[in-house]
Amino acid sequence: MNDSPRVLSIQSHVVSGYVGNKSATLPLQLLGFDVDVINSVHFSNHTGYKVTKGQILSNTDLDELIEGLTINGLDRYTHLLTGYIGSPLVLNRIASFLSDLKTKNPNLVYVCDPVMGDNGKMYVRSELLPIYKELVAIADIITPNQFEVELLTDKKINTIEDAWDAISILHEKGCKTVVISSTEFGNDEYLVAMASSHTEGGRRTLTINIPKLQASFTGTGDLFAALFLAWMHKTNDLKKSLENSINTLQAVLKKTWEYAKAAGPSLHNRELKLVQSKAEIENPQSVVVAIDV
Ligand code: ATP
Ligand code: PLP
Ligand code: PXL
Repeated sequence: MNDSPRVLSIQSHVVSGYVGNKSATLPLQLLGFDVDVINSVHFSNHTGYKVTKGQILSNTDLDELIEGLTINGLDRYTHLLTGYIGSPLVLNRIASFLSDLKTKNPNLVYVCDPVMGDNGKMYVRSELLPIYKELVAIADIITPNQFEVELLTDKKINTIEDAWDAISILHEKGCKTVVISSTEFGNDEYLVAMASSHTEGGRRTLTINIPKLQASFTGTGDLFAALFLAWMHKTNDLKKSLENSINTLQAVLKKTWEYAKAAGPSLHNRELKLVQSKAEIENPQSVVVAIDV
């Protein structure tokens, strides 16, 4: 029997709720991955709440964890997944660890969600940007939002053509697969996701119209990145991976929104109904379909 795929996931931990690793771990496990978890922060809850309390991983904390893994020979991974990292020193350390991991496994797949901001605003320190610019060039898959694509390419995106041009720039820098899981190019009813993969076989570009729920949720980008990593590994098919990931997200969000409408739409009631969606994670129903463009 082949060994299970093994992912190292470095992102937030929250005690209550589902963002970062709390959003990514269960889906990866259900889809057959061993998941090793490093928490970039250990917070009471996500930062949308009235207060957030907790600790931030320092670069020396990270060094100790890496040292332990390395000395014991536990640093053999098929995948590295990174999400929210607040500290430039920590991100730099991850960049050098990535090259060590790739030395141990040249086929390691790095999935980078370059979390820096949204809707025109950065919510991390600006020193992270140059480090992410280097990381996306060595990443296999990146899942930026539209604003993060603008930051990474130094180009304003006003039209969907601008977005495709920016994605081409990211491919030229070295990243094989780029997915923008939601863009502004939809309407009241749909969000539009865009995906592009550049391999020796050629380039494939897809869009997908996602029925919009009239509410906002947190942790969805993190869930998307984890699902997409898993489905790309299982299918090696951009279209199937995008569809499965989006179809699971639709099911999770519908369940979450039904609950929140009945219980009251507080932040706590809008935490993802992830545990309740085991079946939809394992077997996404084919509802929305991606289109080759
Ligand atoms: P990042 O984590 O890089 O910031 P992002 O901001 O693009 O990612 P989200 O906007 O959270 O990520 O979207 C991720 C996915 O979550 C979308 O592709 C979509 O499937 C789903 N999603 C999020 N919000 C909604 C919504 N209101 N209605 C329907 N689907 C949604
Ligand atoms: N604020 C901070 C500090 C974050 O880390 C994040 C996400 O990583 C957000 C806001 C936005 O979350 P979302 O992915 O739901 O847009
Ligand atoms: O990606 C969502 C997220 C991750 N980590 C932390 C957050 C949030 C969203 O608010 O606060 C710490």
